[in-house]
Order: sequence, then structure tokens, then C-alpha cells
Amino acid sequence: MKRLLSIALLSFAATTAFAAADEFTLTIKDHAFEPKEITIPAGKKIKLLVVNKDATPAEFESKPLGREKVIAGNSTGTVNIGPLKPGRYPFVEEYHENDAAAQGTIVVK
Ligand SMILES: [Cu+2]
Repeated sequence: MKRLLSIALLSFAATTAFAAADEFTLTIKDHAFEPKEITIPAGKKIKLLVVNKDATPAEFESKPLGREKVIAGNSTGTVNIGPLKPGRYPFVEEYHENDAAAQGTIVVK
């Protein structure tokens, strides 16, 4: 019984580790997104880590995704996304949204 339980715990840990792999990183530097386009799988929840390398705060905002997150300077914010249908979902860094460099797209395939 003890052995069965540890096998169950091990497979749970493996599942959790697999789920944690669905992470994507978006970097902000000099108010510009890198990369400008991120492709994610359709029908799945993902975690978007937004790494703000600027000293000033940034705001990740996407109206089509219904997400808004302020990230302090030199910090990382997490934005949970999905599950989504295939398509293109634009986002901006709201404090510089008129700069082309501060605009990006999540592509869902
Ligand atoms: Cu906003």
C-alpha cells in the first residue's frame, strides 16, 4: 500500500512538471517586446512570464485576451492565458502603446 501511494505521488509530480513546461517568456527592454510574436497551442492553458528589464513599470494589456497586468521595474509578472481558439490576439505595453516596438501578437495554432 505504501509502495502504491509513492507511485501515485510520483506520477502526480511528473504530471505537474509536464504542465509547468507550458510556459512562454516575453521580455520587455527599452519599452520593446522581444519576441513580438509568440505562438501557443490552441485549447490549452499557458503561463506567460512577462520579464520587465526596464527600471520603470510596464503594463501588459490585451483587450482580445481580456488581460491587464502591471509589472514593476526589473520584475517578472505572470499572465495566465487560454484555453483559446486558433487566431491572432494582439497585445500592447500600455504606457507606450503607440510605439510599434511596444505592440505584439499571441498566435494561437
Ligand atoms: Cu491598462
